[in-house]
Amino acid sequence: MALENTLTIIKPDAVAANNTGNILAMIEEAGLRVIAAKMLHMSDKHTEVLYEEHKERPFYASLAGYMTSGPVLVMVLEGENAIPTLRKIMGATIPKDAETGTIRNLYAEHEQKDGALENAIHGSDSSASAQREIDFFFKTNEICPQTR
Ligand code: 3AN
Repeated sequence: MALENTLTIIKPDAVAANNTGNILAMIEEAGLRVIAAKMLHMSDKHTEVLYEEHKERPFYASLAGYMTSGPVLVMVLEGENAIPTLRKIMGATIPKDAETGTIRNLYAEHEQKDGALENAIHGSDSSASAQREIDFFFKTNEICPQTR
């Protein structure tokens, strides 16, 4: 087992619906620890960096509109196999396909709004993405690994 860090974002729909605490409870129940956190309202620049691989996709404009529509909670999580552990409890990208009991099954919008898939949570999909995303959102001195 490997101790890993991953980046998660509780997205604007979930923050607006007051589901931040419910989602955090699921993250902590899965054994992941919050080692950095900040609330922010993402800009177009944030969206471009986070979703650079989707820049040319037809849904990019609606994705950018969604991600900048309200504040988000961005966190670094630490834990054994944190990257796959988080992805498992998030559920599938398309909320109506997300397995029962996953975060997206419980807290995401099951119907698309203006072409956007409002799916409640982001989680890094690989260690390279996690490193890139953590470095983009946090300075080293904003990360507080657990010491007890
Ligand atoms: P995940 O968030 O599960 O890693 P990605 O990285 O493929 O999925 O997609 C990033 C974000 O882009 C999704 N969270 C979703 O908001 C949006 N998205 C992905 N695929 C579509 C799609 N087919 N139509 C609209 N939005 C999409």
